[in-house]
Amino acid sequence: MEQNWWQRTVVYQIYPRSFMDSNGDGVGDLQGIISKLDYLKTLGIGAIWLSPVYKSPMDDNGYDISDYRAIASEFGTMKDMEELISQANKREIKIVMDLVVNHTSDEHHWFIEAKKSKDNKYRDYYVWRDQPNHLKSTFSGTAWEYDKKSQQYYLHLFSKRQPDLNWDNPKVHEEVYDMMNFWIDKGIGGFRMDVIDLIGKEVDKEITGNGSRLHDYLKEMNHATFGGKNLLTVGETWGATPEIAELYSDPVREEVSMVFQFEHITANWPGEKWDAEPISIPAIKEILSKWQGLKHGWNSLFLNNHDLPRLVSNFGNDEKYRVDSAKAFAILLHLMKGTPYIYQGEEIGMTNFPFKDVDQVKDIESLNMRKERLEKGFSNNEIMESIKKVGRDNARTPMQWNDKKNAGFTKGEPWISVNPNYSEVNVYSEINKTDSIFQTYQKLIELRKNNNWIVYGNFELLDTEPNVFAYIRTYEGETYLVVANLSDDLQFLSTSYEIKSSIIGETPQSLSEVLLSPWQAFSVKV
Ligand code: TEU
Ligand code: CA
Repeated sequence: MEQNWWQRTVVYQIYPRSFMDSNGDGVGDLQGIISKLDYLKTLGIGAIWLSPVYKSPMDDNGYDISDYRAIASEFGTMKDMEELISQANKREIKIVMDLVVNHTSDEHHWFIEAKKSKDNKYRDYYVWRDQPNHLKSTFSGTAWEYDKKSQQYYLHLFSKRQPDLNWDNPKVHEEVYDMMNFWIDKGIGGFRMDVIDLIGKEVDKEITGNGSRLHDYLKEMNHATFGGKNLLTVGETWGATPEIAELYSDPVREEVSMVFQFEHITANWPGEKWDAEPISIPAIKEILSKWQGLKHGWNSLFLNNHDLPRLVSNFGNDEKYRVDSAKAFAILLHLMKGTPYIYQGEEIGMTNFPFKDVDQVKDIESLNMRKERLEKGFSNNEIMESIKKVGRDNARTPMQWNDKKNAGFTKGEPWISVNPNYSEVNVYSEINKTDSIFQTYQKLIELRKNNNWIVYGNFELLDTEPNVFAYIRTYEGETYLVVANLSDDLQFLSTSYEIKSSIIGETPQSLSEVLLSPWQAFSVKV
């Protein structure tokens, strides 16, 4: 029962600014990506989610778009973009574009016009009020900015250079759908929809996520654009519960293919993410297992992205057990039900960056937080500790290709520092050794292509020691066991299953009494 291509594939996320620089200006670009397509083909992925490459003043590294139908000059031209799509398609890789339509840049011509006067025809493309309410910006402070000239406040749930579009205005819908069709006609493979759960916001009620019209809008968008075209659509939805995810992704509702849920990410964010505690393994087990239970919808599987700390630093052990913990999480996640996403560098076990100096910090979210917290009396040290743990720049340091200058990312000066561990952690050394993290990912991607139990099998969590994550997948009378020791210690595992064959990882002799080594992970047919 083959259903959709995106249920059998693995998606690779590229953050263009940090992937590969082709012309030595220190900034990654489209030709750089094209030059690495063969690498991605070797890895085996079937789609690239490309973080924004549109024209932008780059206040938020491209999530502030000033022209949806043009490419940022530092990344290349529309011709380069078309070449990327066709070169990728030749290698059976689809390009999934980032769709950022909760807001635009303040340099978008709609906003430039809107600011001119209250009766400008673009005024209602944005959200204007005479008085601000309590809504806060994700990037610190109030979400309202006063515009002196027209004497009203406009809403910005992110930076003040990212004014929110007014989805109460049907004209905004039309503009967005037109633009989406422009990209669909170029042969893209789908959309990743930035903070899509905010477009149904009810401003005067101070409701931002999951507003009452959200699902009507998505159905309308589906019908006006990608519906019936076999494209992958994934919504970024910080506030999704499994019940809400069913609404988004149940195919009969004709909304999107799947959403990114963040419960396993935010479980240890008390109030603000800057005060995050390390997440407990039992909590990860509980949350990820709960999400395996979607009935009619489809799930996405990820542990990091361009907004989050590196997988091995956040969930694993990025020192003594960097390699083993990276493999353990790969095996654990990729044999679950859902579409897996790999964030660039994850496949070689890249780690967080050892930030020391504020000059090394580039991200507007971290810089705004720093300003706010300094005013509140936090010490510079405390602030740098938070940034080291959860700052978004951890994920944005250049991709480490080899042990040469700047890790092979650029011949010039990189826009952000290269992680000093590049001489040890890099693509060249990963692909030239046996049993590497890269090869684990490669094998997992291949397994998904050829095994229905991974795509469709039923999921059941096993009762084990708290730091062991073990589950069973069953499909058409066959049973598979997946085990990962998510700790630095030996762990005991005892099951009544008998091993029929090994699928991946460090497989023990028998399953009756196993002493799992730190971060040992494997899958077997039983
Ligand atoms: O992220 C949404 C978002 O809420 C994040 O800003 C998040 O709260 C924070 O980064 C957690 O660390 C999306 C994009 O992925 C992000 O890169 C953009 O900055 C943001 O939207 C605005 O477009
Ligand atoms: Ca460049």
